This record gives sequence, C-alpha cells and structure tokens, in this order.
Amino acid sequence: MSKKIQSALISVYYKDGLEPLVRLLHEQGVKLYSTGGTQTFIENLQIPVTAAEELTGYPSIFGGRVKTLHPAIMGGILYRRDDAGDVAQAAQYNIPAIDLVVVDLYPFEETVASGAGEEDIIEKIDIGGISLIRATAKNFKDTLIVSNRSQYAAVVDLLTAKAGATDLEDRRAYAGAAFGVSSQYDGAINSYFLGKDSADAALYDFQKLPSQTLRYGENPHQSASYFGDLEGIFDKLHGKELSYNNLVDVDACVNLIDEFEGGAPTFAIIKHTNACGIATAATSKEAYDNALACDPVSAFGGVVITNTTVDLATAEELNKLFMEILIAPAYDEDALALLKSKKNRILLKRNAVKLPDVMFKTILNGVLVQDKDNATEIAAQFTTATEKAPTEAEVKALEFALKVCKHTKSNTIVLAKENQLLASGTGQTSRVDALRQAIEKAKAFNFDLTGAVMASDAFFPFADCVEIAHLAGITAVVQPGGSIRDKDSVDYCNANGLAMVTTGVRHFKH
Ligand code: 93A
Repeated sequence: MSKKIQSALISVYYKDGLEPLVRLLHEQGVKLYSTGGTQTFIENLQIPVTAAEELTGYPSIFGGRVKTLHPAIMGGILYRRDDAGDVAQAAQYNIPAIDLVVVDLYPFEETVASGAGEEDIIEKIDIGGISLIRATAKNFKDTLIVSNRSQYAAVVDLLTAKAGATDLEDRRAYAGAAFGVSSQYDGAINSYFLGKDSADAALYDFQKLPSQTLRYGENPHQSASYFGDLEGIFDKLHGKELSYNNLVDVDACVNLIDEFEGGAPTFAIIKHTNACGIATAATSKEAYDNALACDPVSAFGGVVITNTTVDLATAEELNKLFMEILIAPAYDEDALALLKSKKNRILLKRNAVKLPDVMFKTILNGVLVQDKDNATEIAAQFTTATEKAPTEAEVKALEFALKVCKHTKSNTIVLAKENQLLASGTGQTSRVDALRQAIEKAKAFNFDLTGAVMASDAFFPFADCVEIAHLAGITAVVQPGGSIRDKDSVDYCNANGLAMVTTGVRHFKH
C-alpha cells in the first residue's frame, strides 16, 4: 500500500551526504525530529527540526547513552496504523507517528580498527540506533527505514519519483536491508568479544576472504576451497599448486616451528600433521641431518620447515630427499638455485605475518570455535613431583619434548634427547599404546633410549607408562599431572630413580 511520509526521525553519526535527503523531506512537507548533533546539522541548513527531547520529555542522558530509547519514540514507530486499539493508545499517550527513520550507527568496527581502547570501543556500541532500525524495520507495513548512508541517494530518487510516498514492497526491501545492517553490526561486536583481534575477526566472515578452488579435498572425490590470503603468509618461490593436504600439513609445520622462533637452527619434518623428525643444532645442516635421522622412512614425501636461512650445505642434503614442500624464512641464492632443480617441489618463503588465534571445526550441524593452544611450558613452570629432580640436560630435553608433544595428535608420547626427537606415538587410543609405539619406533631406527626423556600430552591414569618407560631406559618425564592416581606413578619413579616434573597444563590435540 502506498503511504505518504508525514514525519521522520533522523539520527546519524556521520552527517555527510545527508543534506539532499533532508532538503527533499523538508520540501515535501515532512515534519522532522532529530537527536542532538543531527539536529544542529539540520538547523545549520536553516531547516526547521524538532528535538527528540521534545517528544520524550527527557534530555539526552548518561552522556548520550539514552537519547531515543523512550516509548514516545519507539511507540511512534511501532504502533500499527490499521489497528484501532494501537491508534487509540497512541492518542491516549500523546505519541505522534514517525513514518520514516534515518539512522547511521556509531562506527563500531572503525573504532576497533583504529586501535582504540576497550572503553572507547564499548561506548561505540550503538543501542538506541540499532533499536530504531529494528523497530522501524519490524513495522515496515507502516514505516520506512533508511539504515545505511549508501542508501541516501536511492531514497532521494524514490521519494522524488513517488512524491514523498512509498509502496509496501519498497518498505519491505528497506526493512530486509536494515536487518542485514543490524545483523552485521552485532556480528562485528560478537567477533570483537570472541576474537579481540582483526586476524581472528576476519575468520568469522570467512566467505569475504580471498578464496581459491583447490584441485580436490582430502581425497580426489571431495571438492574443496581455501578461504584466506596465502600470498600474505608465503612467497611461493617454486613448484606446483598446493593441495588440500599440503595446506593442512603446512599449517601443522608453521605451528610447530613457531615454538622455536628466535632459537637455534631447527628443522622439522611433518607427515600427516605429526612431526616424524625434528631437531635443533648449532648449524642448519646438523639440525636437518638430525631431524631426518629420526625417521628417514616417514620423511619421504613429507613437508619440511625450518626457522633459519637455508644455506647451500643444507640444501645439498635436502635435495636428496623426496619432499612435497620446504618452508623457510629465507634461502641463500645458491641454495635456492639447487633446490629449484626438482620441478614439482614446492618452495615457500615464510613472511612474518600474525596468524589468527582462533580455530574453527565443523561438527554436527554447527561449528566449534576455540582459542589456539598458545600455552608453552618452560622449565620455570615445571614442578618437580619426585625425590629426584631432572638434570640440567634432562630439563632441556623435557622442554624440547613438550613442545613437540603439544603439536602431535593425541594420545601421544614423545621421546627425546636434548635437541632431537627420538620417536613419538601418535593418535593412539591409549597412552600405553602411544608409548609402546614410540619405543618400538626409536628402536627400529637404532636409538638408544638410555637417558632419554618422555613427554605426555595428558596425565598418566596408572603407573604403567612410567614403568614401561623405565624399562626402556628413560630417566625423566614431563606430564600435566592431575590424575587421582598421580601418586602411583610418582611412587614408581621414586622407587626406580626417575625424575618427574608436572606442568598443570594439558595439551590434547584431536
Ligand atoms: O548511545 S545510544 O545507543 N543511545 C540512544 O538512545 C541513541 N539514539 C540514537 N545512541 C543513540 N543514537 C545514535 O546517535 C544514532 O545511531 C547515531 O549514530 C547517533 C546520532 O547522534 P547525534 O544526532 O547526537 O549526532
């Protein structure tokens, strides 16, 4: 039904672009109401306008937090013009009709992006404006909502063409757009509270990120895409397109190597998201050699990452391995030239870009969201649980093992020396199985476990793990602790000369 606009409430944060609309409304004989700053703007145009305060009988209070939140305003928007009861009540309470509402909300996202403090950000959560938008949109049978500055020109055209009137379908379309505005606005607030970070917030709206179609998903019959700016994180120096599984492994690599950021040269080799080799050493080549020695069988076709510049000596060794991808912060020129000799090998240069701290996973009919596991326990956070404390070398090895453990699929047990992974049990259904697998693997690659250390992602429910570890030669253990039977494991360690430290922090990775 066509309706002539008789009255309008205008409350906008940014006043630019508003003038033509205000002038047109004035020319069309529309009665204008407005809030403080907008009222001043309209008055400066020499156009008559009534203060919202006059409608409500209240001044703007609490520093502007309550300006339009009042029955005289919400009622004037929401009462049903074709309902005799509503009309009678509007008359009874002296509530004039408001047919058009123009709102430009407090700039919440802009304030977050400006790096403002929390107090400023919270003040920019618009309450009155969002209520005006929702109320007007709800009553679209009678009212028109202009909820976005980008609509001013179109509204001027519409009201010019229809001599100040609108049709139901116009009002319904603007109502739909208005709920889009309010939904996006609340979405941004929600992201702020959940993510507190723009890298995180971008993921909540992932379909707006740059995207690429991948050749296929985890398997060839699954289609797949990646939403995200890979080019921001990596410079691709050589090789074929990254696959879905490549990306998953690259992510695992990056998370693991970041534990060693700024430290001695470290190399890690990843297969199916787990480290099958990782070592730290004085030189890049030694670190790579020791990482490879851990499990040269699994390393075949793996993804390799380092925290250091790849030099020629290391590149000569790397070149002998069939690997999918190599990731490094830098490459010496001669090293890069050599590594490029294999056509399909992907060479990535990692750029220093902050990655999101939030993780998503689809389950059932929804999405699980959690913070990344950013906790890393170092020696200072270890509590010695046994009579014997670990030696200095064991403490170093325990720190190393724990970093690897955190990035290995649960249940996991990681066996290590000071700067080298010896073996791990990965993704097992029991901790004992994980330990047995690790011991078998270490033996298969001729490692002597005497004096090695063990890290567990979660507590030991029974003393069986420390017993098996002791029999294999392990002398020091790190685990979160917290089992009701912790004492059984501690007693066993005390009786057999093992050192155990606890961290109080569990690192499940499913
Ligand atoms: O602080 S508020 O949430 N409380 C209100 O009652 C209210 N009413 C309108 N903010 C409120 N507004 C917002 O004020 C509008 O969304 C608009 O952004 C701004 C316009 O204020 P002024 O006209 O004083 O410049």
